[in-house]
Amino acid sequence: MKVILLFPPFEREINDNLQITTVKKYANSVPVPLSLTSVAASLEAVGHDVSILDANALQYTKEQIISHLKSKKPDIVGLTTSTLSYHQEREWIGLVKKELGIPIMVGGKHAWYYPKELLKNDSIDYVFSGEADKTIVDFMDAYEKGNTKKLKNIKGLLFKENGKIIDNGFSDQINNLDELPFPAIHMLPLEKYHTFLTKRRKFITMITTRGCTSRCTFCDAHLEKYRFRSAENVVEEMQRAYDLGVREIELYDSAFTINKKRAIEIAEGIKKRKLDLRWDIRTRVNLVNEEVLKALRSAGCVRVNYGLESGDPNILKNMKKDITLEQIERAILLSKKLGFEVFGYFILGCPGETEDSMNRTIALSKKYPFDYVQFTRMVALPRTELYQQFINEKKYDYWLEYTQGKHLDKQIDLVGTKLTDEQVVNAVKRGYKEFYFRPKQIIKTLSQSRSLEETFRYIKAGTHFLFKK
Ligand code: B12
Ligand code: SF4
Repeated sequence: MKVILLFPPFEREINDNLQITTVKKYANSVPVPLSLTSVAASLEAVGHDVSILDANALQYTKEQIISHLKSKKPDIVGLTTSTLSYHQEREWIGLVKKELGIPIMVGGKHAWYYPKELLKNDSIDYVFSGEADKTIVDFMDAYEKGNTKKLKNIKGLLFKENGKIIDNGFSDQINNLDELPFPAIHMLPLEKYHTFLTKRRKFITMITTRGCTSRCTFCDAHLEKYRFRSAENVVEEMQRAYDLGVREIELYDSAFTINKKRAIEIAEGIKKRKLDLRWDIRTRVNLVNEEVLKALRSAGCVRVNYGLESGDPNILKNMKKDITLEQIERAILLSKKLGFEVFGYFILGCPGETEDSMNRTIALSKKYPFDYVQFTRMVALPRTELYQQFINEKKYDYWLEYTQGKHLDKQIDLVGTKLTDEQVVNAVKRGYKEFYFRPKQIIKTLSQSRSLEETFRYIKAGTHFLFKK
């Protein structure tokens, strides 16, 4: 079968936050469509004619996208969905259907949670709910043979038959991740990708685990059982990327050091193979120690991204973050001592949040030697404990209605706090200003820039940020 997986340009206008818009506008970050590379790899492994059209990276216009699709004549087109970006994906799906009139399949986190609602969209023919690495292979086989009986037995697939929804439920989780083919990054325009922190090209992102062992109330990662690929398998994927010219990698695992032994083995593998890679990880402050951090640093890991969320112990407790201010201090200082860049992520507008607690968070960001920080307004995402609290309080399913096309002009309300949206958004802005516009931080940021053009971009982003209403 001829399959095209489309990653359309995304603007992120609704439910966005100031930081992301500013970064996208001036640093022009181009992300890797990681989900689609997994689906493409599974299809390629069994011989389908599959390609990825990353129209975001290629900066294709609507006309170019449609003309590309028409000229390639695919049998089916696939797109990924995400709750916060579904309002845009919906438009792309509608456009592709109108222009090509061929079957459209969707997967991704939004499809996990609102599959039936998605199928009610006339332009969507097949929905994949849950991990699709195996489901997609079974589907394509049955679809190619026109075997409807088999289609009705594929777990994780939903589709319509004579207007009636056939719901085969959620897919089974894949236990042995090493069995899966490596993501099909060879189908991507690798020279295009970067974030505002990358220093080398080619650059990719990787994910080596699924699920999470923590229980944060605002996150859905722990709904999946925690599974990880073996160190050997991860290093082999890095080697493969290296052979394709990749020199920088961001590891997007929920918490890379949950299994410290594996993390150390990966670092040793990178050194053993002499892979000259610059890379970073995301993790939690209670999951690092000197041994693991030293091993990572010695293998080219340059930055640790910590999800800290709040500088107020009560807020941390409310969100079941399960970390203390002491652990935060210890991890930040240790990471800096070992030569890492440290990126701290904070959320404002959490349950129980007050002006005082937000001030404590902003103060914490300035207390320690962070290189970068991010402040985000809390958003209650589907299936999280926080969202359940939202439904209990507000008595309606916001995201379900959003999927039907409502609420497109406003963010989901905050939950569990008396603060207004305006107060939280102002605190987000204040956090950025107070952190980045300190003289020592300005000097640090500018001295880390690689070129005059980049320095100019930072200045422009700063000015935009300061004067944006
Ligand atoms: C990498 C990443 C990104 C990358 C790449 C996105 C991508 N879609 O490839 C970038 C930086 C672009 C990104 C952007 C955003 N992301 Co993001 N991202 C992730 C991250 C860290 C990893 C995703 C991943 O590759 N997982 C591994 C793959 C194998 O799993 P998967 O994505 O679920 O895909 C599997 C199935 O879902 C399915 N599938 C997925 N797509 C498709 C498509 C087809 C056709 C089929 C058949 C199957 C299928 O098959 C895959 C294999 O099993 C996740 C967190 C996480 N750990 O999952 C957040 C996550 C998916 N992102 C999230 C969000 C909110 C966003 C943004 C909306 C943020 C924003 N405000 O702009 C945007 C949306 C942009 C977009 N169009 O996707 C949320 C989604 C929550 C939700 N309910 O939707 C997550 C879960 C993080 C979180 N907990 O908040 N993201
Ligand atoms: S926020 Fe991070 S640590 Fe908490 S459950 Fe989600 S992925 Fe795990």
